[in-house]
This record gives sequence, structure tokens and C-alpha cells, in this order.
Amino acid sequence: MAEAQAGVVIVGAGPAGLVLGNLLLDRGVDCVILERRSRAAVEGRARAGFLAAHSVRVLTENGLAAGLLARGRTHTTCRFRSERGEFTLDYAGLGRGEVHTVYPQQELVRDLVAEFLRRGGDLRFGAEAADVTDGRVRVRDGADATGRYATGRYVTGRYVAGCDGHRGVGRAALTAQGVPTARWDHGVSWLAVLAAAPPSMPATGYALHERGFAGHMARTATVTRYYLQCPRGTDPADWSEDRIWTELATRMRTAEFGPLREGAVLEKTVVDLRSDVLESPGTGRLWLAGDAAGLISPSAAKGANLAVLQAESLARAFEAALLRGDESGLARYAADCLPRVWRAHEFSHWMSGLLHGPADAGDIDRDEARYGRALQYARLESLRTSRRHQDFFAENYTGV
Ligand code: FAS
Repeated sequence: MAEAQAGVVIVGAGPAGLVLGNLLLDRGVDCVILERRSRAAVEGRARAGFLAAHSVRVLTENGLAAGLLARGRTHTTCRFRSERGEFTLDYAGLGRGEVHTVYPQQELVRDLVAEFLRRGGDLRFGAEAADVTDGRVRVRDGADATGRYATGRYVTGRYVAGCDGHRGVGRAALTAQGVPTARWDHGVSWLAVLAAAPPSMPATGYALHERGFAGHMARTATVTRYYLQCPRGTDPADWSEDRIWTELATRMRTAEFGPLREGAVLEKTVVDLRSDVLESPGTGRLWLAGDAAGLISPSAAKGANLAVLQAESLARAFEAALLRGDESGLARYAADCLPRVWRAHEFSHWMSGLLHGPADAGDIDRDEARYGRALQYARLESLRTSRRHQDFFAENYTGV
């Protein structure tokens, strides 16, 4: 059985795996990326769009930001709408004065793939990892059209980086070793819509409504991301274009604040809002980054940003271990990342409470629903009126 070797075997070509791979090549560390899907599929998947200042810094410092600096859009404001009116927060002037750069994840992934290959990287599309044991990754038989894995094959590394998402083999292997997971189910879901429609407001809009949350995320000049809170188990097929635009108009209160610019729905998926964190993101020869190490609800747009943060920390640790025989960086990886990961989860939880309020979390009795709704509006009101709350919001909204 053929066996390929590398310093680091990276499973998954999402933001975590690709940032890690590019940083390792730049540091002279030999690595290979195994990705189960095709290049077109990986470069076509629309997800994140909000990059925090820290992520932009890491990408810029490592020569990975040409695309986002050229085509990214700076966001400095967000708007809140409810039955009590509308207000806009200009967060560039709050907190640490940081802003967001909006650059669709699929475009970032396209840039990172191209740069990894330009740096001479070995990226194998259609190579699905079946399992990982002690630095050996078994690639599923006949995994790709080249026939390279016709009879099954192992790819071995001094280390394996599981960057294959929250249902990946990396996480499965680590939890099988008894690593506990802290988990939270927010009890709500979002219909995530991508529309071929120009933005209807300059940046981000959050609408609180008794029918549920609605969100407007400007992505590009011609594409806008919308979210509609929906019950668990919702089938996107039950949401026609008409129904989507009608519900958005209701929750965004267009009768009061003006119409939304409509367009064809390019994509609609349902995301269940769940969060979890592995209490140790790695041990021995297996280390995780990105959603594999912990899933965060998209309430505060942190997922891809945590992936960049962890990839940067892991790249430094692998470089020290492989080039200088110093494993102290790997030993410190959890301590380096977990406090920031948990801070992002804390804010994401706060944001979920602001947007949804507990009243929507299933069938609780009327008094509790009334209480929950009042808490939600108290939080919104303190955000509208308290400079300290606005600074807290801005610092956590833009930071990781
Ligand atoms: P990814 O899931 O992106 O990549 C993992 C890769 O591993 C995939 O390409 C997969 O094909 C591959 N893989 C899986 N199993 C494999 C196997 N066995 N063998 C080989 N390859 C395998 N985050 C933000 O920061 N801001 C946002 O605005 C935001 N919006 C979001 C909107 C939506 C609708 C969703 C669903 C998520 C959003 N997120 C956002 C979070 C999102 O961006 C993720 O956190 C991010 O994709 C995580 O990156 P990775 O950890 O690299 O995982």
C-alpha cells in the first residue's frame, strides 16, 4: 500500500486549512492538503463574509490579502430596527475603532487556493480522509477521478491538522480519545438566503420582530445575504421567493423604513444555531483548527475569523516543532486560543439573546415569553443609549 509523507497533513481546504497551509509553506514547512470535494465546489460555497480586523491583519502580513484589499468593502455601521424604531451604530468610532472588511468567503477561499498552488503547495482535491490515527490519514478508496487512491492509500505526517469542519474525521478522532466538548443549542434556526439583489442599506441590518429575527448583510454591489429566523426542521423548499421577500418586508418594517431592493434568490439553506468547543483542540500528532475545533453560531459572524486566528497560532507551533524540535508552542496552543475562542462565544451568545430573545426558543409559557421579550428590548435600549454598552458591543463585534 503506497504511503506519502509530509511534515503536516492538513485535512480540509476551508479558511482554516488554506490559511494554515499557506503560512506553513511560507515558513518552509512541507505540508499537503487533502480536500474531499472538487476545486469548483470548494471555491463556490458561499458562507461567511465578515472579516474582523485581526483576520485582515493576519492575511495582509502573510501576503494573502491582495483580493480582499482590492475588492473587499469596509463596514463601519450596523442598523437595528424594532417596533420601537430604528437606530444606527457607527462602530468605527466606538470601542477600539476597528471595522469589518466584507469579502465573500468563497472569494477568499479562491484566493487562498491560488496562492497555495502558486507557492508550490500540494493540494489534492477529491481526496476524502476516511480516518486519522497517530499521524496517518487513510484516504477513502477510489476517492478521486485520477485513480490515485484506487486501492486506498495512507498519507502520513509528523502532524495532522484537522481543518475539516465540525463533522470531520479530525474532531471524531479527538473526541474518540475522550476529549470533552462544551455544547449549547440556541434552539433557533435561520433560513440563510443569498439574493442577486443590491444592498438595501449601506451595511448590516438587524431587525427584531415578534415573528422572529431578520438580518440584512451587504456582501457585494450585486449580492446581499439575508437571514430569516425559522423553526427547527424548516425545509428551505417551503420558502418560495415571494414568501421570502414578503416575510423580509414585514420583519424589516419596510412600510416604515422604505422598500428592500429585491432580486432572484441564488441560494437558500437552513442553519441550526448551535455552538460547541472542544475542551482541548489537540494532542500528540493531531491538532484541530476552525469549525473542527469548535462550532460557533453565526449570530456574531465569528466562525471564519476564529479559523484564521487558530490557523495562525498552529502554523507558528508547527514551525517551531518541525524546524527547531520545540513542541512548547503546541503545548501552549489551547492556552493561546481558548480564551479568545470563549470570548467570541460569550459575545455570540449575547448577540443571540439580543436578536432572538428567549421567547422564541420553543414553546415556553406566555409569562416567560413576555419576560424574555422585555429583556431583549432592555438590551436593545441599553445598546441604543449607553456609550459603555456601545463600546462593549463594538470591541466584541469587530474583535476576536
Ligand atoms: P470549512 O467547513 O469551511 O472547511 C472544511 C473543509 O473540509 C471543507 O472544504 C470540506 O469539504 C473539507 N472536508 C470535510 N471533511 C473532509 C474529509 N473527511 N476529508 C477531506 N476534506 C474534508 N463566519 C464568519 O466569521 N463570518 C460570517 O459572516 C459567517 N457567516 C456564515 C454564514 C453561514 C450560512 C454559515 C453556514 C457559516 C458562516 N460563518 C461565518 C461560519 C463559517 O464561515 C465557518 O466558520 C468557516 O467556514 C469555518 O472554516 P473551516 O474551519 O475551514 O471549515
